[in-house]
Amino acid sequence: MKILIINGPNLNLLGKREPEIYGNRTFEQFLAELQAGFPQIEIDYFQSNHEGALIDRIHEAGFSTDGIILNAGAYTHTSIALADAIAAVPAPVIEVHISNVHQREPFRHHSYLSAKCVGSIVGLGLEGYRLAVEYLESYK
Ligand code: CA2
Repeated sequence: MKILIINGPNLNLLGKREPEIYGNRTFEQFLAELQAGFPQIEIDYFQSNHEGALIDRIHEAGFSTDGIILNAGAYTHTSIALADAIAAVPAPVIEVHISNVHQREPFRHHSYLSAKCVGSIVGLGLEGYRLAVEYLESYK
């Protein structure tokens, strides 16, 4: 089984800035632990700060992997193009947000992506990605 995790803009700064909101681990550190915890699953990772690059990767992986875990960062709240990309591919997409967006500014309360995703996990920190892998492992 193959799963792709996609992180959007500014998530390359995880563990380096704003630890009170996003924690103090880099995604690379977390990813190594996640991969070790699921040796039976190939877990790939892609991060980009560019909307078009995220869309291209969804198009590619959406036809060749068993699932996508997507934290689109702030594009979540702005991008109809990303929503269209999710809707255009057969792979199930799980939306993840590290912070509880509903406890933050009102502009973070709406996601253009949620309606196109199988489900959303918000506010559980990096644990949300692990829960999404577990869910996809049993997804039919
Ligand atoms: O909570 C999440 O995962 C978000 O997707 C993170 C986005 C934010 O725009 C969304 O509303 C919610 C921001 C990512 C910024 O990541 C940083 C990480 C460390 C330091 C600075 C920014």
